Amino acid sequence: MSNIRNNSMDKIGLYDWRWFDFLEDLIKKISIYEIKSLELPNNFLYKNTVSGSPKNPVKVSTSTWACKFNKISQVRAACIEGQGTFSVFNLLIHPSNHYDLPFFGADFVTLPKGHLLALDLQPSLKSDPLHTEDVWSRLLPIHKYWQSFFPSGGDIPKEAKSFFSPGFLWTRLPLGKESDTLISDYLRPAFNEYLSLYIDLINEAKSISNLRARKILDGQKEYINYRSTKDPARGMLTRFYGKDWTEEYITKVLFNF
Ligand code: DBV
Repeated sequence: MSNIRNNSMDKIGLYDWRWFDFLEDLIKKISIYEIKSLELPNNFLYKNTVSGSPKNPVKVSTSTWACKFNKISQVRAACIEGQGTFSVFNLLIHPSNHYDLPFFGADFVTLPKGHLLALDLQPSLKSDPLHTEDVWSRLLPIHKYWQSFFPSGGDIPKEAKSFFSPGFLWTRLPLGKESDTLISDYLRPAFNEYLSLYIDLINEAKSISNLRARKILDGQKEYINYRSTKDPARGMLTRFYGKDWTEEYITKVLFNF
């Protein structure tokens, strides 16, 4: 498989990556739009390293798939594969601030200690019913159905709570066959239903006044600033690729304006 990527929409080229079907589902669903690639420096399109110990080296590769289209400023997926030991699909869909749309966020993470799975439509303005009411009333039944198949993931950091919706699907699972089945038979359709709702919201969204667009922008900045400051992957990425690459990746590629 070729690992040379010149374009943010090229195939990600990760061998045996656990989340491949999820990314394919995403690309298929957004291909109804005129999707355009984003300019990303080559060392963020694909990067690999050898981690682990000298006795037990693990090759870790990271690809970033990204695009944009009319109402969406950026779709970006950080895709990490470390020979089955590490596997991450971190997706953020960042809407234009000229629409009253939430972010779409997914964080599917497999580590030696287990899986951590997070999925949500996250508000820019949590206390603004105009921004949340319609989304939440449609998301809650979907969340209620799918969350029932998964144990709760437990508490999330207190300061993070304001960035989540009540439709936050969140679980931690042990490694093993049973979890593999939960991921393919329940998480994947849940992901697809969240995405379908998001696409309906995009299709219905009408452009808003400049005054309101400023308000949305302020909320989006707060969200992005929070995610970039508190990125839980910072430690792992720094171990793999060093501080300079990681800081640039987090602040300029994953969470940028
Ligand atoms: N998380 C990111 C990015 C990642 C990433 C850009 C490139 O925002 C991976 C990769 N998340 C990642 C890793 C861990 C987590 C944890 C590697 C494990 C860290 C560790 O245990 O060492 C959801 N992700 C988490 C946690 C939460 C989320 C609540 C646990 C944090 C903790 O216990 O402190 N991330 C959070 C979230 C979204 C998200 C809700 C959006 C839906 O992307």
